[in-house]
Amino acid sequence: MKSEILEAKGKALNPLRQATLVFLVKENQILLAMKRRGFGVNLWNGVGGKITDGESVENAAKREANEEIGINLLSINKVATLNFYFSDKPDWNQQVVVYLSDSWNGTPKESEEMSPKWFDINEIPYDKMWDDDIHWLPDVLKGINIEADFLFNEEQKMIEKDVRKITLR
Ligand code: 6OG
Repeated sequence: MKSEILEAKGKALNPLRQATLVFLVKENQILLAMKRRGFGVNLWNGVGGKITDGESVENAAKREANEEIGINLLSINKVATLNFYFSDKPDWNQQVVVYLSDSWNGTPKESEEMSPKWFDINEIPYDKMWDDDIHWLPDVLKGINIEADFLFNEEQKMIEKDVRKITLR
């Protein structure tokens, strides 16, 4: 692993605080949502957020999808575990558990926090997303599972990455 990531890992809380991230997929489309406030504001992303005390990761993923875009997820499939380290803002360190879903009830709708929109899988706006996304989301959409570590600076720019493709047995 890269030295600076190792150093950040050494200084971080262990285990990292967890958060969820869910992408709805149908045919050749993916649902992204524009974050309207808070961490990652003005970036397209999946829907998700922090896990509350005592809650399972899956329940948090479903709750956040309901709160942010008003849908009920019927099934979710874990596809990636991403560890994010912020060298100068350890409070932002987090492990994001990523899911895809092709089964839900309801129609995605806007909330105070998120504005959802369907994108063609070949037209994902990576230039208006977190820097890390282009390094794992294309593989995830091809059915490859990912584990990765990313180091960000105080300007929320990615400065190091270590991305591993996981073979499921
Ligand atoms: P709140 O803390 O606002 O939820 N998240 C990230 N997603 C990507 N693609 N890249 C990152 O690189 C991320 N850091 C956090 C996890 C924040 C939401 O943003 C995700 C949550 O779904 C640094 O509740």
